[in-house]
Amino acid sequence: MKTLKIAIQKSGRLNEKSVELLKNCGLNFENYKSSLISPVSNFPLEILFLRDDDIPEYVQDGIADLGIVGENVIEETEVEVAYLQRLGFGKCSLKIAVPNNNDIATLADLNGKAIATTYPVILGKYLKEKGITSDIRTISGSVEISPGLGLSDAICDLVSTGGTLKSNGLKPFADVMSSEAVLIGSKGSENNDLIQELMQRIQSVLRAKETKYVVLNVKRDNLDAVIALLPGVKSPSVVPLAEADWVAVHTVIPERDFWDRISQLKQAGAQGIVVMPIEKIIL
Ligand code: PRT
Ligand code: ZN
Repeated sequence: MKTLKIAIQKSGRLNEKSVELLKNCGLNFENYKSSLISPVSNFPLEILFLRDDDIPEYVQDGIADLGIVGENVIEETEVEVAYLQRLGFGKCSLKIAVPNNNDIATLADLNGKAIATTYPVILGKYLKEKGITSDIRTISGSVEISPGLGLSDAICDLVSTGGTLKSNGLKPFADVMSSEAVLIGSKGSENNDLIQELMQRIQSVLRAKETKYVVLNVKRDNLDAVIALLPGVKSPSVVPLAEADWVAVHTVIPERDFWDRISQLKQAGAQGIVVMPIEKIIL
């Protein structure tokens, strides 16, 4: 069977999480900072370590079958690729930001203003859609300092915590796009058996990340009330305890409503609640 190639970022914000995801899928490979390509010893796959900007085109051109990259980079490079899976890390949004004290109050106020960005394609489309004509100044980095230097009236850049904007006297003004890391493939690649197998592994790791394994003790009298609060994979397992009127309940709970559920479970009579991470959930 043909060996697949997956392109991931060589170094930067997505590298560590991409490597971690692939390792959690049970793939064995060396992550040498110096190498550009690393074979996987237990799956017909090679990992290519690239600059993130090159990943969409490598995948579009079929040099790599798969890639892990931010949606912002895909949109900016305007490639034809298949979006296979959102990966839940590298979350950020592309925003227009303006200096704290300025006279830009509405989008229309951006007409005729200079906006510095490393995302001219995405910004251009956004402004066109809104009917705004600004002077887009494409620069290659340190966008946030350009208004202070008098090079632009506003910027359009990625924001995660907002700390960079704040420390440069800027405030978010408009949301252009939100982004996260995604798995992409060349068009039609979803039909490849090996890619399907890899995607199933990735999905089982992602599902496990979103859920916790919970074990709790409850008096039989309160069992129905506790079970009513548990959205398990199927129905929860109920195991008798040495003390006759007590049972242990085993189940999984979605991470997002974890704290709410825990307090509701306690109110319903649950005790000795143990919460554990899950490695994989295979459906
Ligand atoms: O070397 P290479 O070209 O591969 O990497 P790079 O330097 O181009 O990209 P890198 O590693 O900085 O980012 C890779 C991807 O991470 C991006 O394409 C996004 O999809 C995603 N990502 C998530 C971010 C951020 N969050 C982020 N905060 N990319 C960049 N930033 C920058 C932003 O540009 C700004 O300078 O962080 C600063 C703002 O952060 P906050 O936390 O202060 O708001
Ligand atoms: Zn880059």
